[in-house]
Amino acid sequence: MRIEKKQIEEVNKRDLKSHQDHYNFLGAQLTNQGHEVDEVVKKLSQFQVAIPSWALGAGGTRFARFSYYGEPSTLGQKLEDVGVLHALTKTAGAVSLHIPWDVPEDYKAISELASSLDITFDAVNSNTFQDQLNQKESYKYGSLGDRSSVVREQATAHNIDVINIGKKLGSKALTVWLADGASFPGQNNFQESLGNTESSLKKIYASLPQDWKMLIEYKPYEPNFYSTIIQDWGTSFMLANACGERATTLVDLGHHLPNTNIEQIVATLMYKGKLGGFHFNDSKYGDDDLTVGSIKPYALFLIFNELVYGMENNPKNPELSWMIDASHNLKDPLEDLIQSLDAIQEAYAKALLIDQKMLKEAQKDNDVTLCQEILQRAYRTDVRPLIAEARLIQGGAINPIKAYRNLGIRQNLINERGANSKASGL
Ligand code: PSV
Ligand code: MN
Ligand code: MN
Repeated sequence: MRIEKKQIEEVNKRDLKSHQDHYNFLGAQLTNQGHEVDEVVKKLSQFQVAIPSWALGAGGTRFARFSYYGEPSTLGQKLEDVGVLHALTKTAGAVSLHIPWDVPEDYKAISELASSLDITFDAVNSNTFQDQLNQKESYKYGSLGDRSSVVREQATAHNIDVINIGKKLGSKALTVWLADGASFPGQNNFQESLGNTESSLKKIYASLPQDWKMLIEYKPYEPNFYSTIIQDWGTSFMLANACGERATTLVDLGHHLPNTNIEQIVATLMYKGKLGGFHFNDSKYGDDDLTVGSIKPYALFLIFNELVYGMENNPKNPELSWMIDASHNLKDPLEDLIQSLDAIQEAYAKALLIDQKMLKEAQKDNDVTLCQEILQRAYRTDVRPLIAEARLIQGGAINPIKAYRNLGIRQNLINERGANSKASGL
């Protein structure tokens, strides 16, 4: 399944006039306010977010997974799905593989397919939170932080394997998320577990190519419900520092206790040049992995405000690896991902409209009311014409969900793959 440029142009025709009217109107207003509209649109069109290979099938809960019709069952089909997202949105130009769920059988063929779809390979993710078939040691009680050195060695070797797989695809980062922790008090010795984790991560870091980053993800709880070894940004930051310069912290929006000030965490990490990657999703209660922007869009905007500020003012912070880490229980996964991509672009566009100079002045004057006004003026701007323009100039769809439906993509996928095809790896 591949969408041709012509098909998108055809669908766009119906919305072109109305888009141009909206874009011209907004463009004139923003120019009057002193914004460089072309610059904003250019930044939006350059912003690319990786789609994780596991998000293309329907997700599930601890209770059930209901497949979606026409799910991709091979890595090739997953790439084709990312190709569909990228063709429509022009902002999904990368894929993030989870190993061993998505190990390529034929590297050459997979690389060629990806480049024909204009997709690059972003961070590769290791998996030591599940046991795999024929695996010698079990991760039931831990992996990189386990008390058994044999388990730790197996988990370390797996991460090095993942780096080697990524090297063949042109990836430049390894993401490590550990489920390691304890479900009951007394189960583990905290200091010993942390020490074991630190020395395993250092061994992995020693195998990291010079032009790679290591991304250390944190999460407060789940699947362990009493303690998690890498529970928060501080622990991740400390471990990253212990490993070396190219080890960084990864922020997953769902990995915080309720009401945590995530934007401040972002600022702190960027101040130290240690924010390496980002997993986008949204949540109401915990690691809900809901569609980006579906619950707390203002919080997302405030986070983007810090990201934009950090990208402009903290040159020592590495380039970030952006990825969507959401799961879709009910919706068509591709529609859900389009909505997530859109929400990310929206928050980014609004953050780009914050008048940083005026904000600095208002802060200097301790004019708290004006500070809030400046942020909210940007937030309340309907930036959708800017995002549509960024897509349009690159050959994408003015309205990707509408185009997806008008082109009957899901039906085509079902015709090609069969209604009961199931996503592999889940
Ligand atoms: C863990 O909750 C996580 O956010 C990690 O990024 C995993 O790799 C991903 O979800 C997929 O299970
Ligand atoms: Mn994540
Ligand atoms: Mn998660």
